[in-house]
Amino acid sequence: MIELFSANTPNGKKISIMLEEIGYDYKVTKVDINNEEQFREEFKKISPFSKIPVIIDHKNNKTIFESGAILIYLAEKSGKFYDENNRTEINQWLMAQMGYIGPMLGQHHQFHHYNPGKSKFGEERYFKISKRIYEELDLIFSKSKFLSGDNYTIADIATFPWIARHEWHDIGLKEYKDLTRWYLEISERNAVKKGFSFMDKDELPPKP
Ligand SMILES: N[C@@H](CCC(=O)N[C@@H](CS)C(=O)NCC(=O)O)C(=O)O
Repeated sequence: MIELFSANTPNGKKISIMLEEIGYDYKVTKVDINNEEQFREEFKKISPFSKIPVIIDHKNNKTIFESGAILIYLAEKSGKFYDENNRTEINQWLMAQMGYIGPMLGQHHQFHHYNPGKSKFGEERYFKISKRIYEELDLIFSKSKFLSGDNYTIADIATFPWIARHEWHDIGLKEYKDLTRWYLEISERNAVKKGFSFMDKDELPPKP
């Protein structure tokens, strides 16, 4: 059984979606990051940077932090969504999500959604970068069904919950037709719907 320490955020949802996709039995332990539970000594033992998500695989007592590393672990363990013959390709898209798409959209959330009016520079900078990410993804999906080719992989699973926050972005997802096609196709997967609602049973990926 896998224990998932998480909160209802895009990084948290990546792992519940993956666990649903591979059909593993899992239990969610909520970490209330708005009330600083991530800084508790017990949690810091499994998460050195005090961040969710973290998993414990109770079969072998392995603990893994960092959502990209968790996705790779679960993909290797299950043999799904991480084709051995395409790993270099999948890794580059996964790393682009981890190092660029997630952190930049995350800053956009901070300035545009949570703290509007506090920094004109921050709001403009991350709005512009986020819009660029939409444009770049739209172009990518005009040429490719999924991020690393014809198959849905852990790179798509990592990227999807970030685009699912499109209502916060105010960029207008539906104007990006190929990004929307990719988004809707993933939204309609049963495992995605289940994983998306892992903390709020009525939550569904919002329509473009
Ligand atoms: N690179 C990390 C980022 C994780 C992350 O930023 N988690 C946020 C929630 S989405 C968090 O735990 N924030 C609490 C804090 O930083 O105090 C990953 O992908 O796992």
